[in-house]
Amino acid sequence: MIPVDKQMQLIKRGITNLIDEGELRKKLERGKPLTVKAGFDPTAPDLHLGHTVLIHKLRHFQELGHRVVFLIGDFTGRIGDPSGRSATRPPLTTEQVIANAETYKEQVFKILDPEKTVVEFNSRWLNDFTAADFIRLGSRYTLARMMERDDFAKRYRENTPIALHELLYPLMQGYDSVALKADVEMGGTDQTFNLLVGRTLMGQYDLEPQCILTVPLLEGLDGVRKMSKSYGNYIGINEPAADQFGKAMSVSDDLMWRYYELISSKSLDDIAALKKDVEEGRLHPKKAKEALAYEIVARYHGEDQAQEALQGFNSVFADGGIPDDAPEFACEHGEASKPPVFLTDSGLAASRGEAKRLIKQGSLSLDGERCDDAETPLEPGSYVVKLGKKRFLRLTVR
Ligand code: TYR
Repeated sequence: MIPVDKQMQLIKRGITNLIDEGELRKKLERGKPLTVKAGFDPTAPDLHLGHTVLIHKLRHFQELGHRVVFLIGDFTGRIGDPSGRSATRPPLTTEQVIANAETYKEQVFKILDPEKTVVEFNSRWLNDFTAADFIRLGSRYTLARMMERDDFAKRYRENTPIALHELLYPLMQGYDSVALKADVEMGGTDQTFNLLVGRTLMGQYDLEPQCILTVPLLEGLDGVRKMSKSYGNYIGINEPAADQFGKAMSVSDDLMWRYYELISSKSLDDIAALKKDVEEGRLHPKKAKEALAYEIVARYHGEDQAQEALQGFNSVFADGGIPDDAPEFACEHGEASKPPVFLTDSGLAASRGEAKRLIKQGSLSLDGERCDDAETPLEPGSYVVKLGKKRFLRLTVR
């Protein structure tokens, strides 16, 4: 077993909160593999890098020899997690749940080692839950504690309905930890309440309470808001290689280090060495960014495509990449996201006529790929736009 201090260093890499550090040390000191749980409701099959922060953290535990349980909330998914919600979620159908769960599995095994991952479905124990079991579970928690939760409190105050089954959600998530005898449960910061319920319930069922560990929400490509599909500032796991590469190259130098910390497989020592090389002028920041973009693309598409994306990108941005001071511009999807329109509205081109002419000549590229279509509006997302040899723009289509 790896020394506890060394383990703690990797476990704490990039996290937001750990309850409780002393307890976790004690668990580790026993020298036995811990059961580490992270659950996913199969609601959103279209994952982006923001979702992978948690999966990378699971990977860390796997590297340290612990037992990782990737729990698919096929039962809880039928209720829908009320975390952060201002209204009741529409329930998922069984077919949706099964299809989404498959997508999840396919995507997480690009990061996790399938040999070392236990995939569980919480319907395995929750399907058999009887009415009597529910009464017993419900007796372990109070309404007052439940209403301490911000989103419930707010909805109650504002007279927005809270359906009773929503109160069951945290209890069932907590019961999963009982069923799995979890030593550690992880989640995004929005999961704190649910994770704490699990911790309390385990005590009620005479088990050693789980430690809880939360990971931050990854900043999107703009470096300001959280990565999210609705902000268009994301890198999707299933996006084409060239797009992933171009988007990764568009992040600022600061944000690059944040991505390294949270979603790279490089060790902290290697990252520190890389950073030092950049700071002391031995390595151009663009090279460090290239290595990050390469790693991301290789993970989801393989080395060959990563190599191709790198070459493609460099053939377009041969003269030094995207300048840090490239202007930013945002527009709505539709008429405004047609190339000649955003090129002129952003001031990159002097007129629609000029824009159209340049597009025709093949002088427009998006994320390193030539674009000669002047008619089709760009889909929501973020793009690095290059016009001619020297004109750059970071474009967000909403
Ligand atoms: N509530 C978690 C989410 O929405 C998913 C989850 C489900 C986690 C069941 C744990 C669990 O036991 O992301």
